[in-house]
Amino acid sequence: MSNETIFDKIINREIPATIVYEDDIALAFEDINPQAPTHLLIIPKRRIATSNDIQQDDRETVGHLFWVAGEIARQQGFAEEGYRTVMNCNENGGQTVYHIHVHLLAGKAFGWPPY
Ligand code: IU
Repeated sequence: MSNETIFDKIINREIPATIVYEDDIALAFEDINPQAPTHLLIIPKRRIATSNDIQQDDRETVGHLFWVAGEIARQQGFAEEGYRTVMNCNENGGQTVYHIHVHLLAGKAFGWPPY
């Protein structure tokens, strides 16, 4: 697994972030370079580098990230109109931070496919 990333510093409050949700397993905060009116990142507190590194024991944690996405969508009022969740993997997937994260994007209609 790769080394600690900037997301550990956000978890540990060593650098600031606008945190919108936290529990024992996950943290959600605003992306610093938003690609939609709402652009949040949902991360596990225990680092997993990429989606390739998700182990059987991580299934509950990873499922929890998507439950948090829905919970935030309900709380922030965009569950019904819809949103997009994305997890990028490695270079071709566009991953730049090697601590898995669900991008939660909302507030506009997204196109498909994602060229
Ligand atoms: P990616 O899927 O690994 O490319 O997503 C990383 C995201 O992390 C990207 O959208 C960045 O804007 C975001 N980000 C951040 O919110 N805060 C940071 O300090 C850094 C990256 I570095």
